[in-house]
Amino acid sequence: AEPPWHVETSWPLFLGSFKQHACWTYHASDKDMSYTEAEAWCTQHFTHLVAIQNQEENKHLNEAFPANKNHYWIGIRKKNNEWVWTGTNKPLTEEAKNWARGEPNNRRTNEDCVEIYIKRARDAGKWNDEACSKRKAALCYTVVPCDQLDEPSHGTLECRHPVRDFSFNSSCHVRCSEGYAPTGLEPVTCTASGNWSAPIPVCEAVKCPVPQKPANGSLNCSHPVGHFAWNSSCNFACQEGFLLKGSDKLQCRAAGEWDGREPECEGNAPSPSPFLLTQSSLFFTWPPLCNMPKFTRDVVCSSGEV
Ligand SMILES: [Ca+2]
Repeated sequence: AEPPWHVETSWPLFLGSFKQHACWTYHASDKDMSYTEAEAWCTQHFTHLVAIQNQEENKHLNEAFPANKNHYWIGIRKKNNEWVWTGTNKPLTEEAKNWARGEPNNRRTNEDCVEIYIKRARDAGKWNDEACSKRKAALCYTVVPCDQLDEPSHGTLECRHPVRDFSFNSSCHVRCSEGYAPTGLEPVTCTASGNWSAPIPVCEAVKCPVPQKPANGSLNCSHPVGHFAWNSSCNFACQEGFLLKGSDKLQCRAAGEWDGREPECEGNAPSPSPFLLTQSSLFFTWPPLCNMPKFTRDVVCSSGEV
């Protein structure tokens, strides 16, 4: 059933050295329960028992929620003789402490859990250590969830959700199918403000280097997936009189490499030519009747007569 109390607010949240603007929603149960039950109830319906960041938050909770005879459990308990936040297992810092006068007193020697006094005549908004078996309302929080991410084209989405699906601290990365690679390798994380730390990568077809047209030859490529990408294939041919040395077809592999070396077009040694230009405006001749000693500038021998 829907709990009766929902209060929306936002606080600057300190995560390590980062200050983020977190949007929290607080929720309280309408029934009293033990600490263990309260933790389970918050985890099931929301995120956790409240983790209080600062004195203003204590004050705000005291103003926002109605008095409850047995008060409210919050997310602090004693572990190995130290007060820790149950959501993070981090020790409570001195600045964050907000004990009521004379507390924590461990009066019954088993006061290992913490409650907050809401609208109490004395010490309103302050904390008290209590036996965990006592029954109190659960005071929970949630943070604004992040947008749910879709599976990428040509890949799958792999996510970890330490808190709830696509919410605070969820992290996702994409795994691409064969022939595709993600545009980023770092996982994206859902921040406390309900935004992803970065756009989710997409899967792009793996590219091969653009092949060179062989000298005295030609190249004809087809691209079923993308421009010189995975599965593109190129056919090589040589001009007449040249011989293809190497494979006449290359295919782009999933790793972004061609499956062979680019071929070359090999010609024979240049055949003697009737007009072989060796120097501007000087011509040798063929057949060799009109011979070297006889040639003159700008004269072309065609039949052996000069
Ligand atoms: Ca106490």
